[in-house]
Amino acid sequence: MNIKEQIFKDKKTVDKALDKFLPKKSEEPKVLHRAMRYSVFSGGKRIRPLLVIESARACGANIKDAVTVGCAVELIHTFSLIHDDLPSMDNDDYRRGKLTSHKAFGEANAILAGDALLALAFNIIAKNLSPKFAGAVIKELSDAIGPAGVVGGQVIDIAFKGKRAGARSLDRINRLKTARLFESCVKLGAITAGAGTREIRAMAAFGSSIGMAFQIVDDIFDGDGYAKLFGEGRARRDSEELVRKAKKALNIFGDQAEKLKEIADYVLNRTK
Ligand code: GRG
Repeated sequence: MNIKEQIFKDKKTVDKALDKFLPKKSEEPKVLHRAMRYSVFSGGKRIRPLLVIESARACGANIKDAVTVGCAVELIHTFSLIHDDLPSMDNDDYRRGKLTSHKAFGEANAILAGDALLALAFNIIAKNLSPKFAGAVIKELSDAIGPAGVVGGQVIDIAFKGKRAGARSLDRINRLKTARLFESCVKLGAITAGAGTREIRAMAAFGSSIGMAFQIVDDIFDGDGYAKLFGEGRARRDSEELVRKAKKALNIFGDQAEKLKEIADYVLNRTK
């Protein structure tokens, strides 16, 4: 199976599992469940769950637990986007070409849909993972999204609203807001595979570098952040260098990491 076919198949597996984990639209309170599903099924690329799954494969594991953890990460990612779009944060009306959650369901319901997605993410880990791995997974994921991770990055980013962040601040924002969760995805795949410290470290190095590259490429699309500060040429070169470095970190896995390396190339060559 080539990478495109593999990604297509894994995305379907993830979507099916997400559908199973989410409360049905017909269940009360319907507005909450509709809002949760609206944002989860609105055309996300699913790159984070794909990274969890490919990391588990590179470590030689069956992907069942990785699919569960990948779904948990996607629910958290969706929660972060709903809250990021709120009037008190970025105040966006559209995401992925559709109305944002607060525009479609009202601000209170959007906040609560995000809250419920976060709770559900940890619930599906606790319910479906063997106790052997659940603790380590919850620790890693909560570290990644907490004050020393995504939330911390968002707070710093908000503090720079209307001002221009310098190179060091921008690096810190991108590292915490975006790269830390990418790093977590591939570490989580390795954890569910029962991999050792050396493998988990190599995955962390890979994930962190592709996460930074992912954000720079996003900035090139938006003419913002890194691209605005350093210019598009340097942004392109730096993202290429980060992906080269990321792939090098995977050398300890040999051929088993080929698909993960192809996802790294996709990060660079994607069209959005
Ligand atoms: C605790 C996770 C958490 C969040 C609370 C609101 C908030 C604090 C943080 C915002 C974080 C944020 C919006 C980071 C940007 C990350 C990013 C690059 C998003 C775009 O990701 P894609 O391109 O999106 O993978 P799709 O649409 O494909 O899912």
